[in-house]
Amino acid sequence: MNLSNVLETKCGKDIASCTNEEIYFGLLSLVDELANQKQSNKGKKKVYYISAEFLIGKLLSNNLINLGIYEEVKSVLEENGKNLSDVEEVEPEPSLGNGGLGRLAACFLDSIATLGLNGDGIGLNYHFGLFKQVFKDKLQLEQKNEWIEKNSWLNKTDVTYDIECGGFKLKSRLYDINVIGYNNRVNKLHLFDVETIDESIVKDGSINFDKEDIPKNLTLFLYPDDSDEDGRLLRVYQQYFMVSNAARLILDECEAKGSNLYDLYDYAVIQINDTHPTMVIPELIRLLNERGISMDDAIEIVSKTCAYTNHTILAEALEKWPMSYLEKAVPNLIDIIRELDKRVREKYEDKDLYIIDEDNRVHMARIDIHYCFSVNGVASLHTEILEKNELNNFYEIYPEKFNNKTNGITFRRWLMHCNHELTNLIEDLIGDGFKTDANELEKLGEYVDNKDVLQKLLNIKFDNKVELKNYIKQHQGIEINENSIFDIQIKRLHEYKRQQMNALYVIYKYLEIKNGNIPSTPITVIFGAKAAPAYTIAKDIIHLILCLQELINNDEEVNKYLNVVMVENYNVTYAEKLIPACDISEQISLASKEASGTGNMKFMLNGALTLGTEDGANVEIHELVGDDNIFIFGKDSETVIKHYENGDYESIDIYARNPKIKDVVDFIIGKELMSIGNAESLIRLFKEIVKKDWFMALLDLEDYIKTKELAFKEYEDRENWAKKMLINISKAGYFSSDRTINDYNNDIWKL
Ligand code: 4GP
Repeated sequence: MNLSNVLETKCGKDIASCTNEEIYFGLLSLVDELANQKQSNKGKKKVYYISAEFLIGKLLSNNLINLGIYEEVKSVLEENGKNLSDVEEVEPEPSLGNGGLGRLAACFLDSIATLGLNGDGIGLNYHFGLFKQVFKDKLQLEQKNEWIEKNSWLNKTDVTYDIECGGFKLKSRLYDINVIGYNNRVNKLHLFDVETIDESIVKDGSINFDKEDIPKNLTLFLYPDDSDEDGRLLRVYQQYFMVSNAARLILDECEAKGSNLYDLYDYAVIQINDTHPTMVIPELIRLLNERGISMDDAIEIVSKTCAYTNHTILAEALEKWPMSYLEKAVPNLIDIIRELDKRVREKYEDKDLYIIDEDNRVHMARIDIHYCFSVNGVASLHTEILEKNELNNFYEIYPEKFNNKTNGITFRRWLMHCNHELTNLIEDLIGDGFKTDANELEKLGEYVDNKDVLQKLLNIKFDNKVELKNYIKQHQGIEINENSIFDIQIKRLHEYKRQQMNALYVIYKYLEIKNGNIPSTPITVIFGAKAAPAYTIAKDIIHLILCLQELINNDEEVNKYLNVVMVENYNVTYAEKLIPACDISEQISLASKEASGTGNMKFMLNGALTLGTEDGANVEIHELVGDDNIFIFGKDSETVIKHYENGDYESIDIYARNPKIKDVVDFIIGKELMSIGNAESLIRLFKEIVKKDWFMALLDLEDYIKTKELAFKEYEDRENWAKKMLINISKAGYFSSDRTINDYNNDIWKL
């Protein structure tokens, strides 16, 4: 293929005279054409990964890499005076996810296709997705995030279904996105939409709309505000719409391949990603009943087909829907849910196992655990906590169902795409085997005493820091110092992740500098996070960080040594710039609360050192790199769990006893911040920390400060630091999602 000619035909004129938009659309159509030529859907059994979120990121470059034509396209463009990264800028980032579980789903799709497995994703086509975050007056505002263009990666299909909800029928339409494996097969991401959707009901610059008008609003937003009953009902409608379509598609595909439905599990395995798709269980049972299969048989068939992944132990995230909502939105499922509950009650006396509780609420995770054949956690510690604590009563009755699948990330996006320089260095050193077998990164270990290699690593990090600096300058107008230490915390905003603890460190450092204790190397603390629109304290934390940013960056005495940046509208595209540029990766959740984390893996792979608690996958990172190549602090999960059990944690005691901590916390409501910030918000946050501190930031603050100072000190020995970077990269192979997917396939899917 002469790429240059093909592309010219696609664009309808010579490349040199095309705009970046024209080139982008030309490449989009070329990629889809190449993808469609590849075989898909071969194989009897298929995994269906159902998820409310797929945080896929921009697709152009990844698709070019996975098709093996990235370098060629790049040089053809260069020959014509064009730059591929400018073309990438044209692509809007799909807004189909929120956080870790959505990004995990995207990494998994990449690995499933790359390993040549038969597996598709199923979700919804949210028109405005998760909101776009803008900062105004140092507060987060939410706006609709328009990302779908007339010409996009979405391919309209002929598949439509009539979905019956409480009160009305909805006509669905399936849109597909090609999932292109690295040098391998092409699978699909199936996104269902409702034909009657009406974008115009959302006014510009807002996220408000008529929540009751389901036919018009169903697929507008991911996680619409659920602070009122209409919002919660809308979420139930969304979930049902997603799984009813999924169930029909799955049954149709299996029947077309020859299934008589009694053998459904020989044709399909359904991975339920968190509790949002749980209703696929009763819905499949219902559809099988409709096709003449008895209740006993249908329950057995479905239970042998479905597997469930738990992503969190936070109670608020384990969905419990009031029966009254389900009666309204999904009346067709009520009898089946009652039947599923009845069967549990007949067998067990423990009320905590019942699907319907005393308050007439339906526990979605309990449906999953009783009626799936596999239940997995996402990191060793998380699975252990599920088995021993959170889900212990279930583990006692179904020990054989429980298993661990430590999360992973795709190295195509999180190394090859986001860090070309590092990829090239690795390839020069150990060949390109690591691209398909990530364990080969271990070979880098040979170079830990090679000064030349260590210097190259430092140079690459520096270049990436300059690139990030330019990107931030261009997007937010903020100037940072590429010679400072880049200390980065990027993840959803949640108190358990403890961005507030990091902000308290910033205050500590500010006060130190004011007292004349100047750091040897300047420090730039970077945050990126969206807060759920109705999560007040999370928004207060963003406000605090933005106030600190203004105060510190404008203080001539301090800003030479310390800077704070909260990046606006943190998303996958931003992550791809931030991660390669990071020196210190902040993974500081309260031990036991972060199921796994996957940012921690991306940072490690790109040569950042982890500053973290013994939580989630940090524990496994620690085991792999050893004590010398990670900075661990804080109380362990057992201690934390005991505090919760005994109810004996009082942040006010720590605050009152420790003057250093008191000074730092008092600063939140001191004159400097109160004069530039919103008093109500700052006072509320101050009170929350002093009087409640549910996620125990003060418990670990002192150790955190001490350990962070140690990390900054070690940074000074550049060569030794580079060694640590190299060791982290060399040990990252375990966290390839190819390994994770192999584990899922060997233990659960058996494709
Ligand atoms: C996240 C967990 O918080 C994170 O620890 C984990 O790495 C990720 O799932 C993937 O397993 N959970 C969510 C959520 O994103 O919405 O519960």
